[in-house]
Amino acid sequence: MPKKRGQRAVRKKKRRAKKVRQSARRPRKQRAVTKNDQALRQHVVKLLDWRDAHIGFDQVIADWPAELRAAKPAGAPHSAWQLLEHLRIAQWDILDFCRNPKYKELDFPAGYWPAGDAPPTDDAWKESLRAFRADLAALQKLVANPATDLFAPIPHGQGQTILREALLVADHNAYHLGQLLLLRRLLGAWPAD
Ligand code: NI
Repeated sequence: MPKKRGQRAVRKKKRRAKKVRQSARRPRKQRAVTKNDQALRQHVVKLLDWRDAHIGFDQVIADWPAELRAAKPAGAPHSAWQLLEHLRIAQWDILDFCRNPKYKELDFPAGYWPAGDAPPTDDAWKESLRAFRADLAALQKLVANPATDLFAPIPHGQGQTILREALLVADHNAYHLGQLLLLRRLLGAWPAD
């Protein structure tokens, strides 16, 4: 029996050594995961407001000449007002989907576009700009918050995640921002011209 007990003791010792190795390893692994998580959040937050790959939203739209908000040069499908409102509505819709359990889908495509080519009032234009910026900031805050699980399916969705929705917003915004810049150039209203 002493032999068996001896073997058991060795096994016990080995197990304990393994446990010590594991516990030494775990925090480092956790640190790496946390670091990667933070890096991913920072990348997505930056992507939502990126000026590394292209010009920024404010630079294109902030000082858009008031008399050209409804203008549509030959071949342009949308006015600046339509594109601005479309950007705002689509972004709002996605943000609402991310955080509102009672989210209701808008009519597609009519619900995602304003009624006319022109803003009804000067204030409507300003309000659209303000809301777009505020919603973008809210989405960035949601992504940056460590309590937000970027990979969990949104409970009231069909498998979509916050990460997917944030990437969708970034992609959609970049697409229409490029359209806005081209529109402004076609209207001869780009200051750099
Ligand atoms: Ni669109």
